[in-house]
Amino acid sequence: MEELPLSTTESGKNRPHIDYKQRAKDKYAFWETQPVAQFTEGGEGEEGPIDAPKTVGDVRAEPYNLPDSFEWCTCNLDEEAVAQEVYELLSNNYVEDDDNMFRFKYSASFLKWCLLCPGHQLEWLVGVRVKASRRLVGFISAIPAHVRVGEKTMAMVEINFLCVHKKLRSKRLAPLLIKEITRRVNKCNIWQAAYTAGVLLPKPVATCRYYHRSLNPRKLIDVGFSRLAPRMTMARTVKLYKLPDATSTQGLRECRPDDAPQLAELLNASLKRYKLAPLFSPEEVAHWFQNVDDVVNAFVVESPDTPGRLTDLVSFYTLPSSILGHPQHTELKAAYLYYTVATSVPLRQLVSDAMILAAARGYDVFNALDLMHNETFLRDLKFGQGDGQLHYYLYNWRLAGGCSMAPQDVGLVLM
Ligand code: MYA
Repeated sequence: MEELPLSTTESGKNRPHIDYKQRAKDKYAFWETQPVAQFTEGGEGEEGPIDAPKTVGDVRAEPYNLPDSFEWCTCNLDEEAVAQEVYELLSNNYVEDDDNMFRFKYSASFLKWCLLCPGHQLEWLVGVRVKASRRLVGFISAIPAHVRVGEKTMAMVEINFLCVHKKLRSKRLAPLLIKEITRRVNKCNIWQAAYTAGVLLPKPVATCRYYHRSLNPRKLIDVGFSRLAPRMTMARTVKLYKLPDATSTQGLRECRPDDAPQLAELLNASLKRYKLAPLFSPEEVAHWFQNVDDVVNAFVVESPDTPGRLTDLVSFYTLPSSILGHPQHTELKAAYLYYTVATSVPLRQLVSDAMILAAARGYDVFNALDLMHNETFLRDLKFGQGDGQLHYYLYNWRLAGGCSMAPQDVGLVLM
């Protein structure tokens, strides 16, 4: 997920509706060759795959050719040294905000949690190395997921962490990484993918926006993440964002591995409300909804009346950013709202409790997208609209009439 949600607009500006035709560049030399919805398409086309059906036997057997001095590798993140290499490549070269003030800094343990998930395939963690030095200079990942689009649930992959070293930009390595991971995924008889990006490509199925809730306003203002609103003093700003010391939801507790079967049912039932959403197995729920310090936190509500019955879920993951070139501060600690289910209390209350728990754990900011039912709490909980947009894409799947969906129809959160 890939636009750094820099907030320079705490108060939240109203943005005009995006005019894709105006914003898209004239030519997408690579993307125009791919089975993705194009900007030039009219309202024709049924919902479904874009490519003619293929079999695994039709898929090219050999890896794509790289320029001579480079070679493909598989990044086995189970090996500490390899996990460290991927971490370093991303820490130094991954997504920055438009003003190059912040850069995502996914931790090595986060990358392992994210990429070594149930059903992961090591050959889908694709690296490019310089032959001579063995230095890792490119990366892309795929993880398996069942994703429903409208009525249809498909075995897909989620693509993430596409990265090319800064010194090797604009040399068309990204299309090679994308083609190679497509080949490796197709070899496993999977033909669709979901991915998100801050950049506009042909053609988003949805466009979401980031919102930010200051937990440590003084630091956020110090480092230029947000600004002091007009007529506000620092003292008043700090007071405005002060949270209660304790959470308010009765029965809220950390999620445990043995919650997984019941939680999977609760979560899948709730995700039925959206047009684009994953379907989780109990094993996946046990993996994605854990409590691992500085990686992911998940809390459930166990009914005070019926012990053992789970009614709600709130979760967030940790994605710090490096603060580039600041004399004192080096890292911004951000929590990102992940999946939620609210049946016994308002969603607003669950998210408010999550913010309280995050503030107590030293996070500087709590981020959320305007997808699912999140718009019901953003204003009340003092979230400000950020500058970051996040486009959602599907590979080899067209929505009916080439249409896109509203953020509120999206029930999929990618890291
Ligand atoms: S999004 C995060 C992307 N990463 C970053 O933004 C990190 C910082 N930037 C970089 O590392 C490089 O700038 C990257 C491009 C690697 C992004 N998604 O090699 P190039 C197109 C897709 O000369 P570079 C994430 O991880 C661009 O329009 N395409 O450029 C999800 C142009 O194509 P076209 C992108 O700057 C990734 C071509 O690449 C992106 O050196 C989902 C230029 O290549 C982007 N974010 O490298 C990937 N940015 O000519 C798709 C630029 O057509 C998965 N481009 O305009 C598709 C599904 C695959 C599996 C299918 C299985 C069935």
